[in-house]
Amino acid sequence: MQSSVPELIAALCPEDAEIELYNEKEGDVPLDRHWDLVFFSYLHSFYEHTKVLSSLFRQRGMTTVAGGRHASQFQDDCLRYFDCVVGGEPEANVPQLVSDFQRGDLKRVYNLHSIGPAAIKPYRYDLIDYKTNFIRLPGIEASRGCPFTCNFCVLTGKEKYRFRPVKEVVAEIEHRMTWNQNLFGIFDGGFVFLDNNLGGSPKYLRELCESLVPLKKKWGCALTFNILENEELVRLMAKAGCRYIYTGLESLNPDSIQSMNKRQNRLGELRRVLQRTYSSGINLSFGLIVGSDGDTSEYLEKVPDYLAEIDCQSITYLGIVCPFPGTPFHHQLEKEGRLLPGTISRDYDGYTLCHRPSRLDVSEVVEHYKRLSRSLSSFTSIAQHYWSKLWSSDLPGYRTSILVSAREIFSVRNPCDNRERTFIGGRDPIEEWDARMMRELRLEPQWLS
Ligand code: B12
Ligand code: SF4
Repeated sequence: MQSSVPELIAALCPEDAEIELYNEKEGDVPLDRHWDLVFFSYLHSFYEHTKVLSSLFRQRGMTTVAGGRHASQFQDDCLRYFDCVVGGEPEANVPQLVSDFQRGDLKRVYNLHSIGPAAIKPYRYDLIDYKTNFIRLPGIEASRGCPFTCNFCVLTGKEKYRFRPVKEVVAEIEHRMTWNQNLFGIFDGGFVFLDNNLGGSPKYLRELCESLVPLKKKWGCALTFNILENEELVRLMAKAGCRYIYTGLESLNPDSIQSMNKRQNRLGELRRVLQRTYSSGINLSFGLIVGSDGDTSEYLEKVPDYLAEIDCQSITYLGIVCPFPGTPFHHQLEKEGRLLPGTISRDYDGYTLCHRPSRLDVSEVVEHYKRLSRSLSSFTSIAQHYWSKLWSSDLPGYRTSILVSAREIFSVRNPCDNRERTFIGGRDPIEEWDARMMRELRLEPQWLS
């Protein structure tokens, strides 16, 4: 999955604007070009890097804009490094921003929050270059927000669940989306829903799936465990072309689930629900996090055994629970003085321990994390996944989805490739190029504790 913010912002710019999109996951941003206006979208952990780019561009007379969750939360800090900051939703702010810029009257902050879900415009899919990422799929949003309130999630307390009219979503897929033709067309007609939780309203999801059946496309999405329990809805999703679902399991330990306020994960049902979903023709992919307050060494030691018991080998995301500023989890840690000293925004990447868990030492979390990264992404795990799941369904596209998931499972070990990493907030140095440029430009990191 890749962020779709560039195509989204492009769709909000005037039709005659010349637009170029760059995604640093796919290639470098050229530093010798000139653009009049540069929009940045970044995750918390790339703030230092984005500050460097913005400062270099501003030195050369370009105007820069920051937006997204970090920029919305830290507007004052961002205003030191960017000409303009957007809080809230782009649809409500970007058209006005561009028109003010054209008139030479750009404001420093644009902060309109409320738009109706129908205001989400079709993305500029025509600007996606599939040659820079051979396995990229086009993404679309049907909804925003989530009705649940997990304590670590950046959406909690901020975003109401809202969804677009089904007709508009279907028309965008049918008439606007462009398709990845690489690799002999194995991804042709495939797309992903980028929604945080496509199942936030089961009634809406049902309506959406019914309208997707005639399109005969293949798609993936992320949604919560309560939807997987709904047998009839899962079958309808498969009929509508769903071949891949990502669900944040987060933990197999009831105490940890409770500490995260993730009550929608009823763990008793796991094995049966998994089997049923695979036999419906949908490949499942799960996320686990370590370091939450319910975690103990005994539990973390046994994670591979627990997964074997439920016949689950497709963990595609293993992270360390991250206290993103503004979340209930962050407030609690701050109040209890449990944030580790010296953390900077770069540490808030989902793979770095930024706090002291209640039942584990800092070093224990890191040891368990490293051990699990290797064991859950081993060739044995992938072979077991193939062996136990490849023949669960004959639905067209199901086996391709299982086969390509090996790459995702294997990626769980990526953060450990850097052997210098301590995975402890405040201890790992900033990446070399960023650190050098920050010295030259005299930029300070953003200290978050
Ligand atoms: C694709 C994706 C990724 C991709 C690409 C990352 C990216 N740049 O978005 C990858 C795989 C790299 C990734 C990794 C991670 N991700 Co991720 N990811 C997503 C996902 C599924 C879709 C992102 C997307 O395109 N959304 C659609 C766009 C339109 O929405 P958006 O990005 O939220 O942006 C909105 C606003 O913030 C704003 N906006 C954003 N940028 C800008 C810029 C401008 C100029 C303006 C005006 C507005 C604006 O406009 C958008 C519409 O309202 C989201 C879930 C989601 N639905 O958003 C999670 C999400 C962004 N990821 C999240 C997390 C926690 C992670 C990880 C920590 C681990 C994990 N759980 O997967 C890592 C972080 C890695 C790191 N090094 O920091 C969180 C939040 C992260 C954060 N820092 O705020 C999200 C929201 C999921 C969640 N509910 O927890 N992720
Ligand atoms: S279910 Fe997912 S998106 Fe919804 S609040 Fe929890 S972590 Fe966030």
